[in-house]
Parts: sequence; C-alpha cells; structure tokens
Amino acid sequence: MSNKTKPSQTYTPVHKYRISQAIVFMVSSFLLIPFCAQTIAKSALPETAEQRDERMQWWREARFGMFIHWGVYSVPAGTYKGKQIPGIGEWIMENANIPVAEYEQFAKPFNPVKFNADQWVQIAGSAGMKYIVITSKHHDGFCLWDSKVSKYDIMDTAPFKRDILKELSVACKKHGIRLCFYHSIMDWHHPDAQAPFYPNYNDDSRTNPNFSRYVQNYLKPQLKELITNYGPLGVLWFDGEWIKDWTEQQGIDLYNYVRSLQPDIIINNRVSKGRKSMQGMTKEGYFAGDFGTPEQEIPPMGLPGVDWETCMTMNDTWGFKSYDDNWKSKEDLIRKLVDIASKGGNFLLNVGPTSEGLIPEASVERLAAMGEWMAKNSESIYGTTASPFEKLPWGRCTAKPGKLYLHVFDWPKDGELKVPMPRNDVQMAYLLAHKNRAELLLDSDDSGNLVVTVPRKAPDVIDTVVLLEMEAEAIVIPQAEDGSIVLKASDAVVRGTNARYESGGGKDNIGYWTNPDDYVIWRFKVNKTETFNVAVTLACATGSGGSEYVLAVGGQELAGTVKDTGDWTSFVTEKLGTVKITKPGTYNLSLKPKSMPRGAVMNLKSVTLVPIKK
Ligand code: FHN
Repeated sequence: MSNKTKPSQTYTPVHKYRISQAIVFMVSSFLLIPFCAQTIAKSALPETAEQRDERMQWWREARFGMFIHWGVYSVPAGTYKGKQIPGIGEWIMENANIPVAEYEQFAKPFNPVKFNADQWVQIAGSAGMKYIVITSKHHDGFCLWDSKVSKYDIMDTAPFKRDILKELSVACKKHGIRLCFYHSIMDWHHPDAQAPFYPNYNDDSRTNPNFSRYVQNYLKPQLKELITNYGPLGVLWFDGEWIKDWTEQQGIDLYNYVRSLQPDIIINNRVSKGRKSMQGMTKEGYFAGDFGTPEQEIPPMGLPGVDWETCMTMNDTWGFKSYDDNWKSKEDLIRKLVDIASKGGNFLLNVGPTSEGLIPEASVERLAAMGEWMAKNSESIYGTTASPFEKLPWGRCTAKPGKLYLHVFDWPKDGELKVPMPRNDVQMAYLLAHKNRAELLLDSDDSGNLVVTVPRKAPDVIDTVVLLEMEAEAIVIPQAEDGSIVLKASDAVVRGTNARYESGGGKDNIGYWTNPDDYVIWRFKVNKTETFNVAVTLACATGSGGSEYVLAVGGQELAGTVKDTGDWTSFVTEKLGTVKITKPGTYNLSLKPKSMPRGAVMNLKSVTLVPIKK
C-alpha cells in the first residue's frame, strides 16, 4: 500500500456556526463603513484589518490578566481620621475630601518593604494570567515610577526609593508575562488638572483653563517615560477620561501619540470618550480605541465581533481597604472567567496590594485555586473564541477550529449530557482534564441533540470540560440524474489513526486499514427519495478476509463480512441490502468495522446507492 497521506482535513461545524456570525459582523461592518471611515479618519492611523489582527493576537489568545490597583491609597486603606470611608479604596482622597497637602502626608510613610515583584508575577502566572495591568498613576496623581517630570513619585516623595515599575518590568520579562500600564488622565494632584477642584476633585462640570498645559507638559511627557523606559508594553489602559476637559479628539491624538512611540501597543477605549463600548466606534461615532472595557459586569451576550475585556474586583474595592472582606468565591471567579471567554472576552481580575507591598492572602488563595483549574483546562480558555450556541442550560462553551469545549457547571445526574447539535458533526469526545482522553460514548436523542455519556459523578464540581473533536468538513455528494449516489474513496472523511486514501498502482481506495477503530463517513444529498440497493466495492488479499463491518445511513444499518478477493487491488462489488430514504435532505453514511480477525479490514473503493427500479 502506498504511503500517501490522508486527504487534507478541514474542520467544520465550528466554522459552520461561526460563518453565520462572521457574515453578521461583516454585514454590520459594511453598514458602518461611513462611521468607520469617519472614525478611521479621526484616528488617522493607517492599519489594515490584517495588521490589526496581528497586533491584537497575543491579547486575544491571553484571555486572562491581572489588574493591580496599588498606590498611596493603600496607606489609609479605607480609613481616614478614625472613620471608615465609603466607596472604593483608591477614591479616599475624593470621598473623604482630603486636601492635596494632607493627602501627600500618606505618601511620606509609603514604604512597601515587603514588595517582591517576582513573587507578584509568579502569583499571576501560576493563576494562568498572561498579562499584568498596574496603576502607574491613579487619579490621586502619585507615580509608581521614577518620573523626571514630577517629584510626586515613589523615588522622591516616598521613602521606598525603588522604581516599582522597573522591578515589575524585569520580573515580567523573566516569567514571560506581558507588562501593561494603567494611566489616569484625570489627576487630582496636578494644579493644571483637577487639583483646584477640591473638595470635589471629580467635578465633571468644571474645566481647568491650564488643562492643555497639563496634557502637553505633564501627561504626554510622563507617558513617554512609561512607554520608552520599561521595555515593550502590552497595553496602555487609560482611565479617568470622563472629565469635561478631555475631548474625543484629544483621545484620538493621545492614541496616535502612544502608538507612535510603540506601534504594536494596544490601547483601551477609555483613551477617548467611548467607554463601555466596542473598540473602533460607538453608536455616537466616538473613537473607542482597540477594545471595550465593561467594568464589574459581563455583557449578557458579549460584544459580538469586537474585542472587549471585563475588569472586575475580587471583593468590592480596587485599591486595598483593610476591612473589605466581601470576597468572591473561587467557584464564582472560575465560572466568571469561563463565562467571559465563552462570550469572546478577556477577564482582567484585580488585586489591591497592601501598603507593605503584599497581595492580600484572600486574593492569593483564590488565584491559586484558579491556577489549579487552569493547569488542567487552560486549553479551553487560551486562544478560544465565543460559543456557537446562544445558551446552554448546563454551562458554557468555548471554541477553537475543529474543537468545542463544553464547560459543564451543572453535571447531568443521568450521565447524559445533551448538546443542541447533530451527532454526526462530532468525531469524538473526551474529558479534557483526563490525559488518557478515553473516548465518551456519543449518540443522538429523538430531538436531534447530541448525547454524550459522561461519568455519573462530576470530575470537577466547579467546571468539568468535555472536549468535542469535530468531524472534518465532508464534501456533500450530489444525487445523480438517475437517482443513484456514488460514494468514492477520494470523497470520504476518514477518521482514526491508520486508515487513509491511497491512489496509483491500481489503487483508488481507503487503505492502510489496520486499526479496526478507524472508520469512514460520507455526506450526500437526496433530492429524490428512493429505496436503494446498497453495494460495496472492495479488495482483500487472500488470507486477510473475515472482518465484519456495519454500514449505517438514514437510521438504518446493513452488516457485511469481508471476503478474500485475491489481492489488495482485485476489487469486487458486493450487494449489502437495501435502505429507504423517505425525506429529501443531507445524510451521513458511515462504514465502521465491528471486528478485524487479521491484519487489515479491507481496501475500500466505493459505496453505491442505486434506486430499485419500480
Ligand atoms: O475611577 C476608576 C476606579 O478607581 C478604578 O480604577 C476603575 C477600574 O476600571 N476605573 C475607574 C472607574 O471606572
């Protein structure tokens, strides 16, 4: 038998399900071209879709990142003058109406001697996080790096005198984690920004006549320091864009400025005025950066066709508060990660380190639990795309070409997992976390659902992943004018390890059929319903016969036994019996061995369905 490889296989159903969505996105994009043209004109950064896809690729594959809100606000940690201050910890300067000079007093004792960048990065990496977004400067204006543009930073005002971002940059490089910076446009400390608005720094009805000076002489120079001194960055994550002083055009200019310094950098929608919206454009026509940033929420249907990332706290605050113990459970956090990925989004999960430089133990524990789950199941998260299903009663689904990852939160008590898709679209199924990948039994029920027989007990009560390997794209064979259907070896989908199509030297067949678990499938179309005579054309060398097989089509089965034909190229046609197809449509026909008493099953040339003459 020749050593020709199997016919190339392309995978289907995920593509099939996705094609419809891609068409929707393409049509909607076409309709938005006037918008996009306007938006692109505004952004003035020439970039083809392919270039953008290349730039976004690592981020889309990463799916999971660590948000770090850390700064001077971790010193008061939610308490001011003996009172617990409501609201998120990093807003204490605003919520407690603390004057700038008084708030600066918190910077003076900020000495996080237990800070260990390597430890932080390893906690993130072990959790399965692929990027870290840290607050280089939050609204309070304090800088976690050695800025030459300001003395209000970790080197000059605080006693720590170490460049935190530099140390993180080194650790991220060492552990292969992308370093990204959060940066607040709003600045409650700078006199040309919102400092003069005290006691309501966040007063978005006011403007500062010197704001453009802040942008030119402070905001942009600091961004240049961050973008040029800490190695290649993954993302610049802007925030505080809602202030009245900040305009959409300034956002676009800042987007272009940052990309001019690092062309491959990714920038979120909060660079401009397009918050909580899709990247690229908003319904108002606002420019909205490279990805949307839903906060503390997971869009119920995701944001189909665009890049988006949910950012979320693990308790109720971004910046550390000593008394916020309202922690989300590990189950909730794992399922949120899965839910977001199943909708095509990224999950940016926050930690708020203490003033000593420690990530709270409660966060560390939860991240470790997420890491344990990711260690067995990360294939079902990284590089996946959104579920092809609208809703699944028992859990979620993520996808890759040719694969569906069924995330089962509610394990079926009867051991039968039902999926709204044709049985025939699936080649095999197994539990992702089980390295032996023992195949699960597949069937279909009367409603046309795929039924996967699973163990009675859920291997992972939080989320057990069942992997479906999809059938390759089968060519649909048309019915001939005379009503016959000829299924040739070269049109078959071959499933398994050894069997494959071979041609030349008298062969045009499925050969190398030395594994009785291997089988073949054809797909064909019936327009004229008939009762058909079914025949198989095969060859089998003397002494190799005796294999039994079953041919299945249209819910009917015909059994056959391979007889010797003299050698592997002496083909004979044998009638198997008749099948009745009563409804026009597309059908699968499979031929599967039941036994193989000798070294090979057969060389299979074709199967024919010929209408019985009335
Ligand atoms: O005001 C900030 C808040 O402190 C925090 O940084 C979040 C994180 O996305 N962003 C702003 C609120 O939307």
